[in-house]
Amino acid sequence: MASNTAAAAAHVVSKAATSTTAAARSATTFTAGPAAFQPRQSFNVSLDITRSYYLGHHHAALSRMRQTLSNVGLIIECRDFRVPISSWNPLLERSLAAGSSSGDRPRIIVYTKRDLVQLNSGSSDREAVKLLRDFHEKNGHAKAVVFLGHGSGSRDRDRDEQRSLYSGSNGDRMLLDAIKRVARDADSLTGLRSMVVGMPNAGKSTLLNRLRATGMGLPQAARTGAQPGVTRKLGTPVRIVPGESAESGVEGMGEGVFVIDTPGVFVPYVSQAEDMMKLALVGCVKDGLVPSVAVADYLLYHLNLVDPGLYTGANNSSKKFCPEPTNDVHHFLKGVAMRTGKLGKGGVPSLEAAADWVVQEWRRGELGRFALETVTLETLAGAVAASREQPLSMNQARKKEKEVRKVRNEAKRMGLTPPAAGGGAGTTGGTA
Ligand SMILES: Nc1nc2c(ncn2[C@@H]2O[C@H](COP(=O)(O)OP(=O)(O)O)[C@@H](O)[C@H]2O)c(=O)[nH]1
Ligand SMILES: [Mg+2]
Repeated sequence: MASNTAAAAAHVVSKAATSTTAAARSATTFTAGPAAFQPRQSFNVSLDITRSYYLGHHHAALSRMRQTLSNVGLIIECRDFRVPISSWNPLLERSLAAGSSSGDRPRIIVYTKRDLVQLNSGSSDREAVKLLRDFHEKNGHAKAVVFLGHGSGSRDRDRDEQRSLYSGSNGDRMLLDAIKRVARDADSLTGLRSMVVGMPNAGKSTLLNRLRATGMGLPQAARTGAQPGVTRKLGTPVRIVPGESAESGVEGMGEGVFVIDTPGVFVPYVSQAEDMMKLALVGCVKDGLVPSVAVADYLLYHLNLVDPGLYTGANNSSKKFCPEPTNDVHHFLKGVAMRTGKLGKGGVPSLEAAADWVVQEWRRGELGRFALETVTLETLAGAVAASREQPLSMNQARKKEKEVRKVRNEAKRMGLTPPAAGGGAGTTGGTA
């Protein structure tokens, strides 16, 4: 495929795709040979996809978090920079803000996995950083907004940018300084206790370990993992900043700063069906909850909007799974299976195994580094409006899911194609 300039630019810029404007969409039309390849302009989410994710023990964890709050002077909220809007959990935010005796509990917002969205001057990801920072600052959402990512795997990125925005130690230092400021303001003899919260798999435990390494020079204290649900219980407080008596001699810090790790908190009912696909693709829900071929199809949809060259071997990419761009996930996965040896009995390509592999490859940053949603003033305003909706109770959420299932089964019974999953009512909180 001969990529046009727009395609090459899109590869470098790693443009977020979901809410792309008409102009941006037309820029992702690829002319190759006689028939021009047209990427899908929207993704039809199957009604078969569950939109709730709630397990009994999760509720208990959320209650424990609420009980512990009276001792907590700072909330550190993690959001995944690949899904900066969908990984926002307004209900969690609300439940943790409540019950503070001294009014609003200080909060710091950390956008994690910055390294998985490429940097490029003037690109939409830098714009997103600025927009998010301005948005939170203007609305007084947090004492600080920090963007963090692993510093590795950045061979072909702008190293200065990387250093200033998300290099491990710099970003961690910025965050530590912000935490210390909150600790000094609190000026408590016993020091500051903070709680790191967020959606499953957002990088909470990793963040705690990084803060401990930077602040105390100590090895990891919390277990981390690529699947959600690794942290099942509230952790014991882990010290990340030494107390006054230690050599730092920092005043107003009491016994220092501690962080409590928590299990991820999910929304049991995802009101926008496509958000469920995004959350499944980034690994926020357990793999398998959404069928892996459907998740791979959602990835293919984004790859095509960003740059099909990412999997056709164009743009010097070593990933040559298909000779031409395609919107057919089975065709795509067959190509992946053949190239990676994901073959079953008799050499038949295993689509499931190929789907799992290709999704992991994207999560590792090996198949394009791009966000799944665009941050604009409009999308931010939409998120604020949605956050004001009355959240569903757990029972209401289950009822809603049942209704959707009923419509689907009815349509199937009548031999009709079920309507594509659309939006819905509000969300409610549960932990995963
Ligand atoms: N590339 C990248 N991976 C990260 C980052 N933070 C966490 N991870 C990975 O994301 C996965 C989930 O991390 P974990 O800390 O266990 O998430 P938690 O469930 O929120 O505690 C692990 O595989 C981490 O290595 C980051 O900033 N960049
Ligand atoms: Mg964890």
